[in-house]
Amino acid sequence: MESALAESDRRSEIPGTAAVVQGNGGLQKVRITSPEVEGEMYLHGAHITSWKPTGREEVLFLSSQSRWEQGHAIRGGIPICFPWFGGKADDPKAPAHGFVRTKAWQLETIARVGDGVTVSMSTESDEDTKRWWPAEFRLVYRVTFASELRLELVVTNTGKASLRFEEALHAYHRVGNILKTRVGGLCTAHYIDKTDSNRKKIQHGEIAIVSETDRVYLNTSDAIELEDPVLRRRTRVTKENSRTTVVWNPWVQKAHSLSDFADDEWMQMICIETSNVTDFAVNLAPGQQHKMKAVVSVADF
Ligand code: TA6
Repeated sequence: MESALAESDRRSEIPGTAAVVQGNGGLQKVRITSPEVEGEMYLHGAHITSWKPTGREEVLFLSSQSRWEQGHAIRGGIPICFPWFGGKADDPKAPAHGFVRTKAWQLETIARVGDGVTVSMSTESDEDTKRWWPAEFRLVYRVTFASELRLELVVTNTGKASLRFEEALHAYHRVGNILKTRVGGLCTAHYIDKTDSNRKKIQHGEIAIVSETDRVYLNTSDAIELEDPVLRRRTRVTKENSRTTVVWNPWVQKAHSLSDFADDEWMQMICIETSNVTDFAVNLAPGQQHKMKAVVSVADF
């Protein structure tokens, strides 16, 4: 159970629009309710768990079996992977996808900005992070809940040595039926197939999910389009300063092996992850900053 609501968090609230409340498992979350949009973001991992532009159904998938506790990542929404993606190459004991998705972040500010509400959260290196990764860093994550969802992850090297990191906004998109869903925007892109011994392949045409899919698309910058004829919507993801896109669906067996994921939920989600991973990890000199951005928008299909 997280501590009582900090006075500083209470001061950040915007009456009638943004409140800091206790969420699942007693974890604190920022709840956004405005004429344009509804949304939720936990301080645990700076984890967005809901984005619902007015007049639209929920855009993000959240597992009914997710755990809501310290030390565990929330299953669904948008986890942040940093400073490594997947397993840590030189330490099999290290937590998958790094340590910031299970960290308690600081709420910096909540502000009304144009047609939206921007929530800023931060975290930085400490004794815990240095157990896994010696670098000194500061992360600031700005999220604007509006008719679009605007994401900005800013990494600053606050140390005296250069650092190299991977990052991903591991977004779980909710779909009506994965078998009828198509992903466009990656045609002809090269990718690493993590379900086939990391073989390098080339994407031909749109992506259709017909089996477990776990791919890292390389050197990508184009917009991604997720077409969902069942929910009659097209979700578009544009990005900046991101050179890779990960596409994931666990399919039947992997879904069954995940304790925080219901057996049939693989049909209702697909992950499309704005990222910089593998050979496209980011190098940052002391004092330097890197800003990765993504914008998610939804239109009728
Ligand atoms: O992004 C795809 C992936 O790296 C898959 O390999 C799969 O493991 C997924 O992430 C979920 O990882 P998690 O650690 O959250 O179970």
